[in-house]
Amino acid sequence: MLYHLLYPLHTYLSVFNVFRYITFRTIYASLTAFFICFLLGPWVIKKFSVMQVGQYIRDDGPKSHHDKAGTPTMGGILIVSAIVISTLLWSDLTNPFIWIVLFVIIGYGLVGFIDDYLMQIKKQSKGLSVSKKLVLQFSLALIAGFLVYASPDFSTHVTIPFFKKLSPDFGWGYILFAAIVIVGASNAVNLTDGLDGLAIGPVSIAAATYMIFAYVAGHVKIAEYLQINYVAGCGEITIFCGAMAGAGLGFLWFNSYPAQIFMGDVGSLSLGAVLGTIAVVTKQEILLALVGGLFVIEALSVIFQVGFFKMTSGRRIFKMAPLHHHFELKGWPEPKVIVRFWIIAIALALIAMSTLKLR
Ligand code: 57M
Repeated sequence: MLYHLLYPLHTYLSVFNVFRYITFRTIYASLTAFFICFLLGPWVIKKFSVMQVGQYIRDDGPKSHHDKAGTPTMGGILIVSAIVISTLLWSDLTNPFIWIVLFVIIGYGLVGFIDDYLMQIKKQSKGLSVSKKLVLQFSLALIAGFLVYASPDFSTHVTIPFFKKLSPDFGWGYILFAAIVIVGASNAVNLTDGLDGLAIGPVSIAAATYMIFAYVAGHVKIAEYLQINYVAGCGEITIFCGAMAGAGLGFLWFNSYPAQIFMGDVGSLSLGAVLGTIAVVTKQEILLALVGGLFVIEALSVIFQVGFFKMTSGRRIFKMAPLHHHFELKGWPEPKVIVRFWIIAIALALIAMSTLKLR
């Protein structure tokens, strides 16, 4: 909105020209989202404590988690609101990709909200059933996939990292492919969200990484120079990514160990899904497995653990899945697991960025 209100004033005062630039608007979108989370955080924590939106802790988990009972949850409401408000303020609202990412973050936010509401407020221990959650997740993802597919000039070729010449055309199948990326990312981030700051740190790192990819893919000259797919209009997604990274850091202030608030499913499902959508829109779909490699490792640890558990009637590969619980049970202090996982996330993001040149 600020873009639409202030940029036209450049005809009277040239200083307003600055609102034209994606870089300028991204910086301010990040700061706006950061300060919304940072300034409203204490109020939200107090409000949710009074409303008793406190986390229920499973008694079969690591013992150190028992002290976390009652920590306010559903902080994702604050993260999603900060991202949405900041995006509405700083982006070009005539851009269809902006509305697609807003649709996904709000849609998945609502699914997560219902799940959290049933668990934390209605005190139904299981929340939404797995099948209902998956149907809702896939329905939203298929709509998003279709909207991307239907965008003018959007290519259905999939980018394979490190191989510039390999780019298979999925045609109609691209819609299903996009949906799988979105649902997979949503659930992988959800599984990772089990230690203080463990999910929001790498989510912010991934958003910052895609901020660069969105800018590059949306800039005709840079995209041509780096020989990557040019996606007309995807430059505006840089602003959304900036808002996401800023909101993530603002939330991390309170979610860092020892956490004063958790994000809940309203945060983890929506942030994961929107990362998947950003990967699709920027045409760096497969690269998400590297940018969000930590989420992939966590999800794979669950798949292998459950598979092995079933095949061997009760034997385990890890002490407990997802992987962060394994290290906790090995005796690593929680902050050590968290910071080491962040280090892995940063290293993977850097490797992902090297694909801009290494192809
Ligand atoms: C949710 N959520 C946390 C919080 C957060 C298939 C199976 C592996 C699924 C998995 C699962 O349910 N994962 C998804 C993980 C929970 O956090 C809440 O949930 C939101 C995210 N959805 O925002 O509201 C707990 O995580 C801790 N936490 C923090 N700090 C944070 O910033 O410490 C969360 C955020 C919180 C808090 O303790 O209560 C969760 O773990 O429940 N299930 C599991 O992860 C379970 N694993 C399991 O059963 N493994 C078995 C299987 C696969 C064979 C095994 O390995 O033997 C574990 N989860 C828990 N206890 N809590 C097992 C034991």
